[in-house]
Amino acid sequence: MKRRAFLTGSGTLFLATLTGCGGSSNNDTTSPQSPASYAPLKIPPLREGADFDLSLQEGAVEFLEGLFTPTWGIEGDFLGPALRVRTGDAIRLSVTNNLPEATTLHWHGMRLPGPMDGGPHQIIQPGETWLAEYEVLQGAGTNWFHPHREGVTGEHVYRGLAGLLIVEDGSSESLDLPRTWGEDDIPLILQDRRFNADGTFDYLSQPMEEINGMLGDTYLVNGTLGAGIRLPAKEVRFRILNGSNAREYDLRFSDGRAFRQIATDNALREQAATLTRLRLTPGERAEIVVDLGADLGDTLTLVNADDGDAPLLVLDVADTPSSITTTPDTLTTLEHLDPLQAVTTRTFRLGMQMGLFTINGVAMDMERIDQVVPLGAVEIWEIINETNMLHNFHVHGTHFEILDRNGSPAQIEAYETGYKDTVRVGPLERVRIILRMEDYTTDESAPYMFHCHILEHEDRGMMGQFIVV
Ligand SMILES: [Cu+2]
Repeated sequence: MKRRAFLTGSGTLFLATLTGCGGSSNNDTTSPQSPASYAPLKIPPLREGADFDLSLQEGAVEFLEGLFTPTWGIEGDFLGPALRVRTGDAIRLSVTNNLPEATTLHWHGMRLPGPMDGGPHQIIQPGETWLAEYEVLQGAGTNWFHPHREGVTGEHVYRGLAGLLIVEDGSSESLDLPRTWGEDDIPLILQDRRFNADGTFDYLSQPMEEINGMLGDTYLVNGTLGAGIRLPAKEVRFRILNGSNAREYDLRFSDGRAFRQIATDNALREQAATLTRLRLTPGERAEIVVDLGADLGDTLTLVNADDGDAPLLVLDVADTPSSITTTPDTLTTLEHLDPLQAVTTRTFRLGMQMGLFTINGVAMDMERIDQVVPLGAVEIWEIINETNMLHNFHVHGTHFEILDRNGSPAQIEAYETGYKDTVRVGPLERVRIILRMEDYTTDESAPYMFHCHILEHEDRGMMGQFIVV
C-alpha cells in the first residue's frame, strides 16, 4: 500500500490511497467520519468545432507511484480529448498514426459512410494520416471512438486508445440540463486494468482470458486510479461509457439513491427513466442525472454491484452551486420503426467452435461479406446467444431499438429503451432488434461491421460484415 498526499484547490489536505501491483481497488473510501480519500478525477479536455486533428501516440502514465506505465493515447498519454460536434455540421477528423503499428479509429455510434467508419478496412499505417469527413446526421448523444483493427482491437484499446464524441443539437441545448464541462457535466470512461510488478499493463497473460475476456483487478475512471471528484450540491450529469474490454458494470450509488437516466447509447431518451441501478456491457453508454442538492458536505460513491460494490468514483459534494438546473422529464421525440413494416428478419447465432468465436457458424473473414442489406429497408435482426457466456452485439453505422428479449418485451430493461447501438445478449438469450440503414450505400471495399463488443471475442472471430445496397 502506497500513499501520497496532494492538495485540492481549496487547500484541504487529502490522502490518496493507491493500490500496489495486483492490489484490489476495493478500499472503502466513504467513511463519513473522515474526509474522502481519492485522486482527483481526470477530465478529458473538451474540444469543440468541426475540424479536429488527432495524433495517436505513445506515452507513459504514473498510475502507480514511482512506476511509469507505457501507454498509448490520442493527443496525450492515455485516452483522448472529448470532441463536441453539432447536428448538421460537416465534420473533419484527421487522424495521424504516430504509433509503431498500424491501427484504425472507429466512430462508435455514428451514422456515417462506410469508408469513414474507421473499421478494419480503414487501416492507418505508422506515419500516415487518415481523413474522416462526414455530416453529423443524428441528434444529441454521447458516442465514442476507438481502434478497430482486426485481431488487435482489444490490445489497442487496452493500451489507452479511446475518447468521447459528443453530439449536441438545438433541442438538447434548449433543455435545462447540467452542461458545464467538468463541473456538473462529467464524463466517466470506466475501464479495468491489471499491472505487472514493473508497472506495465498485463494483457492476456492467463490463457483463459482469451476466452473469458480480459478482466483487470484495478479500476480506472478517465485513466484515474482511486478516482473522486469534488462536485456542487445540485443536479450533476454523468456521461458514462463502459470503455472496458470485457467487464460488465452494474452501477449504483452507495446509498442506493435513485437517479434519472436521460440518454441511452446514442440519443436522449424521450422520457427520463428513474432508476437505482444501471447495467452497461462494453461499448454501451448512458447519461444520468443525479440530484446532489441536499448533499452538501457529504460524500457518496458510485460502485459496481457486479463486483462486490467495488468503488469506482467518490462524489465529494463540497461546493455550493453557483447556479441550478432543473432537468425535465420530457427530453425529446424519437422516430420508432414499426415491426409490421419489417420486410426481412435476419438471424445471428453467436457460437464457439474450435477456440474461435463465431456468428452463424463462421469466424470473421475480411474477404467475405456476410449480409447484404437494402438501403431504407426496415429489418428485424434476431441475435441468439448459443453459448453459456455473456456476449453483446454492436451494429455499425446506425442505431436500433430492442423489440424483445427471449420473446418478451417485459425483459427489456428500463435503461435499454431508446436508441441503442450495442445490446446485452446474456447466456442462451435471444434478443430481437429493429433497424434501418437509411443513410448510405457501401460496397465490398468498405463494409460495416456487426460484432460482439467483448473485445477479446471480437478479436477471435465474433464479427461479421454487411454492405448496404
Ligand atoms: Cu462475446
